[in-house]
Amino acid sequence: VKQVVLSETLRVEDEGHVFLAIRDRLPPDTGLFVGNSMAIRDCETYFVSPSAQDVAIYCNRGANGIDGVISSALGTSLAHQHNVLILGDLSALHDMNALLLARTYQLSMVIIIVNNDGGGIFSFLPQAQHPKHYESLFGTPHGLQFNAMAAMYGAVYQQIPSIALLQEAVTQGLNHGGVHLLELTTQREPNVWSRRALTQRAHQAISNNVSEG
Ligand SMILES: Cc1ncc(C[n+]2csc(CCOP(=O)(O)OP(=O)(O)O)c2C)c(N)n1
Repeated sequence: VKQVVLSETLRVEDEGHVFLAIRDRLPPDTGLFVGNSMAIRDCETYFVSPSAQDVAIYCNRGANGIDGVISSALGTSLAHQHNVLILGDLSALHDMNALLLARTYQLSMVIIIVNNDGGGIFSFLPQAQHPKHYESLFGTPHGLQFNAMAAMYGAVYQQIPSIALLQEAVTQGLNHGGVHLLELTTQREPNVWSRRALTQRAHQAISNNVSEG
């Protein structure tokens, strides 16, 4: 599975690829905080690297799941020289005002928001087969972008259109300090297809290996 993941061609549209893109870019003593719901699953699948050993990975279940992610991440930022947070748009909106903490206490963090305009996890679940009420009950699109949020709290903002720019922006953000908000725009449904295609390639590789062995 690891071999299949590492042979992927990096695409900014594939949400999990953010972990592949940054895995070798994190300096020693980095705290990597990972949000719910797809982010932590993508981290488990894609954050494979022997060179990522000096990275402490954090996650927080919150009281209900997606709450308090930015607040918790800012708390852990006190324990590390460098800090990165990767989370979904709904989680980011839910705990947006945590950025006031960062501003008040001059905390540093590169925040990568994977904006698929709603809850991406639900597209993987059976309710996605019921289009009539799906978007209003589960997808919950909001149509918001995060530049205004960054401006409100005095964070540096960048829309990220490519993997190369993501890698550059992460390195720059970590070097400069302060809060850097990087927004990646993705789409929920194509992301499900490409993740399922990855699973198929992994199954294929395993069965090839088994029949060769
Ligand atoms: C406080 C709270 N409200 C609602 C939920 C239900 N819930 C679980 S996952 C999810 C969607 C999360 O969306 P996002 O943060 O954008 O991440 P993605 O699923 O796209 O990775 C929601 C609303 C929850 N777990 N916790």
